Amino acid sequence: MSKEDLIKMARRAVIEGDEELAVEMANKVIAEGINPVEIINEALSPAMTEVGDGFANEEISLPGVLVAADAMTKAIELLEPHIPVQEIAKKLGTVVIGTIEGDIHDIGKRIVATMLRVYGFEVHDLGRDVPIDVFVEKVRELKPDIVGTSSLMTTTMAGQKMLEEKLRKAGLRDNIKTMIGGAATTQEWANKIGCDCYAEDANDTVLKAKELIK
Ligand code: B12
Repeated sequence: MSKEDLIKMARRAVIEGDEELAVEMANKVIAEGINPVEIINEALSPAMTEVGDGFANEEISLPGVLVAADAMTKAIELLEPHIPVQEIAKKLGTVVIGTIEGDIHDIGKRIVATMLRVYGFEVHDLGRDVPIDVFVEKVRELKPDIVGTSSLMTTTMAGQKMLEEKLRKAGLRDNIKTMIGGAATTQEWANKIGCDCYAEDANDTVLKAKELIK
């Protein structure tokens, strides 16, 4: 099967929320030796964004979003171990990442964590709905170069501000860089809360993370 056919299949799996098709597609991508990053960037991520837009326009129902998210998650789970890791002599840096307290959206954050790993960062993914204090504890414990938080909802963005404040209070802020992302966030929000960097997608995250640790 050609890469173009697999891209169409991956898109269809997410848009139709077809988990079986997602598994079939992922196995074919692995068997054909295609770099999964291309499928994630060219098919899975844009398809999920399309589902999101459909939901916003009331063309797709919440159950429709749920099945799309399941198909996407399954495909990434299967593809992730087959992503070729960059050959680098030395790890670039350590990143602690998670979705902020109160927010269970984790598809984008997982993609970001995967890409950072692929490009040579050591990534500690704390998961989703992560209490602010847990981020602070992990910074104290792991002394990462970067802390990244994802927020998809206007109601959870405030947690990113709180994290900046708590890191400052704990005397930990000066030694690290902070990054934010997720659909609710913007560069303006990063500036407003004193966060070092906003990134739009996984590729942008890798580029900016490399800049931050220079
Ligand atoms: C999928 C989805 C779900 C799934 C989540 C499944 C999962 N495991 O993640 C389900 C169905 C469970 C869900 C539930 C809910 N959802 Co929802 N969901 C979405 C949807 C449609 C797509 C999100 C997504 O996965 N996009 C695809 C990925 C690839 O993109 P991404 O997340 O933006 O990530 C990219 C970048 O943002 C960036 N990035 C992401 N994280 C990070 C982190 C860092 C550090 C950096 C640097 C970059 C970065 O890189 C990523 C990769 O390119 C969005 C719509 C939208 N437009 O975003 C609504 C949306 C986020 N959901 C919404 C809502 C309201 C909810 C619910 C409250 C619904 C309900 N009534 O129950 C619940 C949330 C409960 C909770 N407490 O969190 C609203 C939020 C509105 C708002 N502004 O506050 C949205 C915007 C839909 C809408 N238009 O109303 N949802």
